[in-house]
Amino acid sequence: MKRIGITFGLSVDHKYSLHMGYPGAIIQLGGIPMMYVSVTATPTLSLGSDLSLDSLVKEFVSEVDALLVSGGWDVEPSRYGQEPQPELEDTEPVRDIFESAMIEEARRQGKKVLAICRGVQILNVTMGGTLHQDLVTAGFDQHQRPDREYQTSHSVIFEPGSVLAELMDGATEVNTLHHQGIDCLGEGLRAVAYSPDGVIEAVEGDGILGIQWHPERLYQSDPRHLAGFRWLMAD
Ligand SMILES: [Mn+2]
Repeated sequence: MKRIGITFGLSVDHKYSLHMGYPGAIIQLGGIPMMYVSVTATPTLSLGSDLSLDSLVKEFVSEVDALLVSGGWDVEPSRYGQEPQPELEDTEPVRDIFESAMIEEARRQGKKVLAICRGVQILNVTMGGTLHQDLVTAGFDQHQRPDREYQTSHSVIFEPGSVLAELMDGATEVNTLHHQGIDCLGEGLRAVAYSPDGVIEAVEGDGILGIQWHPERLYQSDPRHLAGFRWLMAD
């Protein structure tokens, strides 16, 4: 059975947040979900003096067969060399650092990475890319539709021949819950899907798949949205 490491972030009031669909998809496909908390995210979980982030992340990634980076709040703009704009929403700075380290270690160990929503944003930043801090002020449509969390809101146009297009088996309607989006692509990443207004909705790289929409909230009604999880679990 494949062990899939899943990262996640904060809710409010000292609680964590992870949509059930992420581990749910892994279980449905016969894998074992392993949740990895951003260890320095709260004072009570700060690293012991004899532990470094690097050594811990190395240990975490060696325990799993592949990594799933889940959704969450905005990425801290200083991670890609920008000042915050007024439209920036809540950020998770410690999670940014932790997930970048997890992604880099997964790449070092040759393990696949599936990144979803905020995940694809931190993935892009980790690979040296930048983000639109707020899609609407950057000139795009509203991509934040929490009222339609489990329903599709816009279509995506796939690049012909992309791995994801093949796996999606004709499904082109997606939900959209993101406030930010990819601006400049990180090194080694290529855009493989766009929304009609031109937002990058999926990326691929060597052992990397990034999806800007939320398949963990759609596969229950359309199993074709298990595509990314299937890719992650495949040999
Ligand atoms: Mn979208």
